[in-house]
Amino acid sequence: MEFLSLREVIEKKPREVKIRGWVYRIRKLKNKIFIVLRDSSDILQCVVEKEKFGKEIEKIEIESSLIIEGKTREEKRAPNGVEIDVSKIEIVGLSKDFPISKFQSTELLLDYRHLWIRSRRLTEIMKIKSSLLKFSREFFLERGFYEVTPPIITASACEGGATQFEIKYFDEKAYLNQSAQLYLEALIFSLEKVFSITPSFRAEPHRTSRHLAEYWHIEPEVAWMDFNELLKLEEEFISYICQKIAENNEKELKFIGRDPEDLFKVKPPFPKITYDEAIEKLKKLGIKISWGKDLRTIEEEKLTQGLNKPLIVTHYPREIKAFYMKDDRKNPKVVLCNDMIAPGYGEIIGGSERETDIEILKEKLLKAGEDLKNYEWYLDLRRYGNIPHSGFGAGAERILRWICKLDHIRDAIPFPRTLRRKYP
Ligand code: NSS
Repeated sequence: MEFLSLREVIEKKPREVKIRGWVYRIRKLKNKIFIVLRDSSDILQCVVEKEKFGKEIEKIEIESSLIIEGKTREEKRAPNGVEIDVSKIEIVGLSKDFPISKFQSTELLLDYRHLWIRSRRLTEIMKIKSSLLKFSREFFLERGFYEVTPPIITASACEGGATQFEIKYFDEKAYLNQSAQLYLEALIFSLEKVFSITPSFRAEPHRTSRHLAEYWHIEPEVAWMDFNELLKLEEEFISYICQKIAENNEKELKFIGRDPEDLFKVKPPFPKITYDEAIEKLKKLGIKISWGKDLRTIEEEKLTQGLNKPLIVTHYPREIKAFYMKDDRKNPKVVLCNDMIAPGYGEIIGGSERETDIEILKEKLLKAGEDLKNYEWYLDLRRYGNIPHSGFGAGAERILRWICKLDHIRDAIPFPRTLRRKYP
């Protein structure tokens, strides 16, 4: 007999089945043991009549791994309405005193993260993340982008030296990349439309619910693309992800308490305001903020209150943004950039048209205290066949956190790396 997944058993209800998995719940009565088995697909209740088996079965506990054969029976009281009357049981791996029981502290669950990722909630979230990555790739590939593999180890800072992780690189210093962008910019001169999905690293000493020290970064870069076309690409990307996940992950979304209908509504156009307008609006709402200050979480929350899709804020002051963003030639105090802000969850995308003027780039790099030597290769891109171009970066865990309405970003990644945690 071939093994069936628990979902296949629930859907097809064949008379005789052979299944395998881990004990999710167990209830030992005088004559019977009720085992709820789990595998990657679902959970299923199995009933063991003690008298048919030896003493061995008393050793079965939460998270023991089992192979079971038996007959299916409809049973309204069982989860998913099907139950297995067990005829054969093999203990593959015991699980004595599984360290996680009900009502554990957050810290303990993080210490046992390697075991806690078996929980159903995290399992369903990881399935949605798999879809997020798959549909991100699909979106770009369908539009003629090439997937490329930029380096992780680098000598130049993309998002400012202050938040780079330094590493020992043979006898020299190097850094873990904060963004693939500068390398993607080099790659568009041959491939024109590229994207990468890589880990990015930020040594940000923030203890917030939206910062990870290591996160997965989805970044496209496009030759000849201007700022308005970029905003369109961002909207289409986010909408595509939402539609596809709503279609394909209904079961998982419902399990974690997210209504797929909300995601279907995330369609272009998204509301857009300039930074100037945002400041005016915030002032009218009674918030003390002056022009030139970056928007903080509370301001982002105020701006997105009541929205059912993300808000795009454009044209931030050049002083608070990265060196590579293009000065707005009509108003050089601001740059052609945008943040996309998800209601209640903050920034999920940062994008910009890139500066093409080599002198402006040099001026900004020097002002930021960078050594131009490390950027000569990047400046070469402006020297040889310079073109207008744009791109954006989206944090996979930020998007997932918003889609799944997670309290904390750490649940959007199996092994979170945060200010105080690199174990397990
Ligand atoms: O710093 S960004 O706003 N922009 C860049 O890195 C550009 N160089 C990307 C590009 O244009 N190719 O980061 C982009 C996104 C941001 O909107 C978040 O969604 C995510 O990366 N991000 C993070 N996610 C999790 N944790 C941290 N610390 C984090 N920082 C940024």
